[in-house]
Amino acid sequence: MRLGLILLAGCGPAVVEVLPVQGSALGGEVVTLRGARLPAEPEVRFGGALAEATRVDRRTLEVVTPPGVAGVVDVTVAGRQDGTLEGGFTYVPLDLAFAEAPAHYLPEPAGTTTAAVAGDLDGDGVAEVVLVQDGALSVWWNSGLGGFVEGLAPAVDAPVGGVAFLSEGRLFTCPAGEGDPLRLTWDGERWGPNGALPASAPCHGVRALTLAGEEVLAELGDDGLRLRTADSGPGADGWPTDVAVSGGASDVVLLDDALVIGTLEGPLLTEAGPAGWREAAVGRLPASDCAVGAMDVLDVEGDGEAELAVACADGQDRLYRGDGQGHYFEDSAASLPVDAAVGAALAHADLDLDGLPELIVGNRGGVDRLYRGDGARFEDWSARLSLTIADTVAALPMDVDADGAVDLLLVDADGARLFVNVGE
Ligand SMILES: [Ca+2]
Ligand SMILES: [Ca+2]
Ligand SMILES: [Ca+2]
Ligand SMILES: [Ca+2]
Repeated sequence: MRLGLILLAGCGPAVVEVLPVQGSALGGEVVTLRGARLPAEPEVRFGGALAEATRVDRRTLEVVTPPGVAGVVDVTVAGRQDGTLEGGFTYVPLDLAFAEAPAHYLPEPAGTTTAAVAGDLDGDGVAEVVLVQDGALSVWWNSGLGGFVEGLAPAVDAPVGGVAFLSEGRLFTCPAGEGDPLRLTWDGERWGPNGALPASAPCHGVRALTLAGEEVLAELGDDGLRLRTADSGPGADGWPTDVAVSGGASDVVLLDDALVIGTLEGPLLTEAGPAGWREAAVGRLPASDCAVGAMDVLDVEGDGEAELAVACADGQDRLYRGDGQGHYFEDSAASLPVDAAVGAALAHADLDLDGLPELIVGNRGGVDRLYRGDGARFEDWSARLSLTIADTVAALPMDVDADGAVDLLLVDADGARLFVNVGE
């Protein structure tokens, strides 16, 4: 008997079962873990995620499930030798369900909105929204109550054409006409300019990208694209500049090692870096007759290979898949629902926590679309949002109420609508 006790004490904990065996990917549910030799201060993991756990007795723990992604996970109790129950718990995805927040959850529009971006200005992990309204900036802070309140906005000398978030919550703006680009920092109480930047030509938008390890700003102009690092002017430090695009650049994204520029004739794949830029080898991206409204890069299947989605301003939206060798082919007919509205904004987020992205298409003079991804293609689930015809400027997925489920802010020229994810 005495020997048996010593042997048992030398063994690690064991996990026999978790009840119930499944729960929401949101986490936060109390489950019972049964096992043996469970420690007084248990360290429990669901997959890689640490769970809050308290011991009821040596054979029973009460565990709060951590947030996860739909699928089966191992459940582990740490010990001298970990005790693991393989596939011990199954996370189930959320329903795609949304409730529109009342209008007073959002600030009144201060003018016609032409651009909106989301990012974390103060580093508290909750996103703010910065809008360009009649050439001025407007800042919406998360109210902590599931909505936004208008806050102190940086003053600008000249109308702003585009705004982007830099690292550490800094903002970059480029001018709509005559004027200087600005780099702006919120110090917790006031806005300060953070160094003068060399001027450039007027812009109607700007994107922050990481190119060859450097933070690069790509300004969208009526004559093409201009690149600058966050600290310098276009062309400084040997960086490429002024990629001329007939009809102007409407958007730009990074696709693996390539820069894709949105043009009136379709997405244009280029290879860019400190040594210069050049048009990509013929055939890497097929020619297209789509006037690009907006683009997005996402991984439809979760296989680690990037796909390119394009919202077209003059016809059916597009999806391009890669072959893993740097070439892309169009797969729109098999992958996307039919939608020929004027595409103006595009974003993706995993709204149902199944590990696969949903796609949100913002349309101008049309109804926006919500497409659910099933790992191969997208299905139209727009009916889950009470959408109306609008001039959508930006689709901004973000967790407004910090409950782990991504919500959706759709910003249009005259206001915004907030759809709170209420899926369970
Ligand atoms: Ca914040
Ligand atoms: Ca993929
Ligand atoms: Ca999903
Ligand atoms: Ca949420």
